[in-house]
Amino acid sequence: MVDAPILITGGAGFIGSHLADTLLARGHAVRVLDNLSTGKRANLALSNPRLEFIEGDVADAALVARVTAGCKAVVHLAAVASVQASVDDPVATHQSNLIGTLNVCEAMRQNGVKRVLFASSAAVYGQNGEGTAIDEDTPKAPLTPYAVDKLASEQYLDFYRRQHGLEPAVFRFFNIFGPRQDPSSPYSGVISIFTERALAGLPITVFGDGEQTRDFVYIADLVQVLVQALEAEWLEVGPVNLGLNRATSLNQLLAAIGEVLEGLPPVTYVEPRAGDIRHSRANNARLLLRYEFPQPTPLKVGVAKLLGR
Ligand code: NAD
Ligand code: UD2
Repeated sequence: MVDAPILITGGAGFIGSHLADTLLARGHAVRVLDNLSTGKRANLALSNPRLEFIEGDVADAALVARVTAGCKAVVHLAAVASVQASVDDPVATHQSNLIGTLNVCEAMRQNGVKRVLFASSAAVYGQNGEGTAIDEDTPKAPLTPYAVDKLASEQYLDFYRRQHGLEPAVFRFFNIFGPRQDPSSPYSGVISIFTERALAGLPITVFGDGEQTRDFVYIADLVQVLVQALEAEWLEVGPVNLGLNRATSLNQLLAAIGEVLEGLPPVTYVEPRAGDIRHSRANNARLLLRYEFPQPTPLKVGVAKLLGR
């Protein structure tokens, strides 16, 4: 008998496709629902008979109910991940970023599926906690439609936990990086932009003095936590920061890329971006308490893997 699949919404995207690969390698069956708005078929191991791909939208309630039937768990990653897109078109992105979550909750209730992982974001904290390690109780200050929808999604998931016995494991991702992250927009993850340009020998633009810091997490480190949250008997109630409590400045990042490639294209420093956060770093005590988290991948090692070195 074939094992019940794990449904990954947004499974053809950057994070989802890596999780799918790891789950398949661990013997799970995986079902992916993705509308291919930013995800790609090429990210998926489509020749694996334990992988099922359904092209469709999480905003389509009937479809979500159908694909959730018979699953043993759900990982809800589908979202318009671009904050700028949510600022430009809050109504359209809301369909994916909040209605999609609600559809997943309802579909799980209808089908008696309990465990769901949710990709929330450090964006829920806005500018709060800046300059300190941000813990989960830091007051929330969602500044964009993207962040509002992430926070509201967390709250809906908690409602379904209390009312209908869902088992949500909510993670607030900090800055995740690795292969398959799309560098094509100016608002794409900075590491994907810098590495793509460095490989092509194109000039790099730094917004500000390059001393702003981020808590960068390599994709493989994130995936090992998600796998545990799926396979664990227990459930952590409440959100968990997914960061390393490690601050890296953009200048340090550039130095790491330069070391791996033995050189860098020209780097220009321009005005900081309006509303840019100066320092963002996770207090990850809750993560370390609840999950096995061996040595995180050093930044330079992650960058080298991304650069194919
Ligand atoms: P991504 O854009 O590569 O992945 C999102 C996937 O969802 C894509 O494959 C896309 O096609 C799909 N999708 C979008 N809207 C959909 C819809 N309505 N129906 C079905 N599929 C849809 O981005 P990612 O970085 O892999 O992000 C995955 C999740 O993690 C997102 O929820 C994102 O908000 C969250 N997140 C990511 C980061 C990060 O640093 N990458 C940080 C915080 C939160
Ligand atoms: C991350 C999220 C964003 C939102 C925000 C909330 C990503 C890609 N972005 O933004 O969606 O959740 O956190 O806090 O996950 N930069 C440059 N040059 C470039 C591109 C970027 O200097 O070509 C700078 C940018 O101004 C910022 C830093 O690099 O200071 C990191 O930018 P980012 O977009 O990768 O991530 P962040 O943390 O600003």
